Amino acid sequence: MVEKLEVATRVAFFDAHPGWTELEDRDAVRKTFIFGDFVAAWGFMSRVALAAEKADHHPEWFNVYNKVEITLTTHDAGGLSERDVALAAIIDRLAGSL
Ligand code: HBI
Repeated sequence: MVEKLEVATRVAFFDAHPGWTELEDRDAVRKTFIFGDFVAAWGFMSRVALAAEKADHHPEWFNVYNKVEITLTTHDAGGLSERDVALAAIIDRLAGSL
């Protein structure tokens, strides 16, 4: 079983990763990424998909044209865990490098 995040770890996460916000209806975080066009958005999603598969931790996401909305939570923990923090860091890095 994966542990849910402590409050102090959550505070540190939001400090270190601007743009991620907590959902009100469940223990998850979300961030919206905007790209130049659909091809750039899809390229980003492909990179995230490979990283997610490697980590065996998968995003919930929604794409319309150049917008990608990503929600992270750990189903095995019933909420946020270190696995979400780790994937969020990778996602932010991949978004910044495009
Ligand atoms: N992805 N977001 C998320 N949360 C999980 O708990 C999870 C996952 N991907 C794979 C995975 N768990 C596996 O450990 C199995 O539960 C399939």
